[in-house]
Amino acid sequence: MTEKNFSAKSAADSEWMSRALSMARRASALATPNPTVGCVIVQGSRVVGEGFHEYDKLDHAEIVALKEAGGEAQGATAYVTLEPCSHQGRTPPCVDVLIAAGIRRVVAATADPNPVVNGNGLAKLRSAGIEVAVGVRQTEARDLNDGFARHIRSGLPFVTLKSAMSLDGRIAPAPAKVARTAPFYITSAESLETVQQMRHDSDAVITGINTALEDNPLLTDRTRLPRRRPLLRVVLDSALRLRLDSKLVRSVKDDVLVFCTTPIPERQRALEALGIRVERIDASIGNPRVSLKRAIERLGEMKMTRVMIEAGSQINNSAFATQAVDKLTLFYAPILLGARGIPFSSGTEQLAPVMLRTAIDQSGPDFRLDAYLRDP
Ligand code: AOF
Ligand code: ZN
Repeated sequence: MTEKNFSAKSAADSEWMSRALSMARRASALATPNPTVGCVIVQGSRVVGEGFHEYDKLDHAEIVALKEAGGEAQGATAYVTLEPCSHQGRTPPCVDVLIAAGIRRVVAATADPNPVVNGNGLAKLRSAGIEVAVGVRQTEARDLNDGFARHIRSGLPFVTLKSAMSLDGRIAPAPAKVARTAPFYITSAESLETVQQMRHDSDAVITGINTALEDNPLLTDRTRLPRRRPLLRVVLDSALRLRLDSKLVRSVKDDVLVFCTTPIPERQRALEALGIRVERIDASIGNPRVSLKRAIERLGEMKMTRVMIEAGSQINNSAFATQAVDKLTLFYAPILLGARGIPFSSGTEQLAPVMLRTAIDQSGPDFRLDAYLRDP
């Protein structure tokens, strides 16, 4: 093959994979705790089948796409955002179905981090004489499944800390004399919309009791996109101070979990009577506050693969101090809130998190920083 042909082929591969990634994104909140996977089957330059995996519908992405393609899968190329599986799970191995359908070439964006599959799917396809390419748009595909990868390897969720602040690093103005009835929004509508999408892409969101009392937030996913289980709203509230008339409590639909450390039976009963789940967990070492590390472990046990922290100075500080943060997404609005504003972190120690990969983008009038501190 000439070099020119090769680059034409890789440009086409990249385009088709981009389409498969769009399919995969449609599975956000529908595939969890499984990976979000999209598949596009191409015959010549025509799409003959495409689809994505939804946990409750069982079929993996390849099977959805193959069913649509029918006989036209013969001799076609399958673009898959994740290595096809080689194991018997709730469904038979996708590699066997791809082979039986007569697929000639498989292009995968990345290997399956599931130790049961990890490379075995690709090997099985190759030994059946199928041409296999891997690594097309790999970074995008991996980022899409950071939660799945972390959870399948360790049982823990992938943790993104999100915050919105002023240019001078203040997350709120000076404390209000009268408690606010709603959050004080620092950033633009564009940024708030991005946060909604981030919530949609998460299984749980963690906040602290101070934010719950000060801001009275809802913390819901208001994208109106479908999800198979509600976004779990988690409050770290060691002494059960959450107000019964807060928006969080008033909007509960079996989706609010309070972690406490101190047993206060009458408070617990009052919250539970309104439908709030209350769990007692370990305190931090040396203080009565809920251990963030333990809370994150508990969410992993509940099959939460992607967790977002949307909290205030204290939790932000302990998230960094205990190295709980895997990824940072920070929005900076072009304002200054001044020295009396609430700082991003209450810590007094100097910390220098290592950033593996960073990106800075414009978000309306704000700018946005994404930084990976740890791979899944
Ligand atoms: C694929 N295509 O669309 C997905 C794959 O719970 P099960 O039986 O559906 O199996 C889930 C495992 O299969 C999951 O851990 C991952 O390794 C793989 N997911 N594989 O070929 C898909 N969703
Ligand atoms: Zn499969």
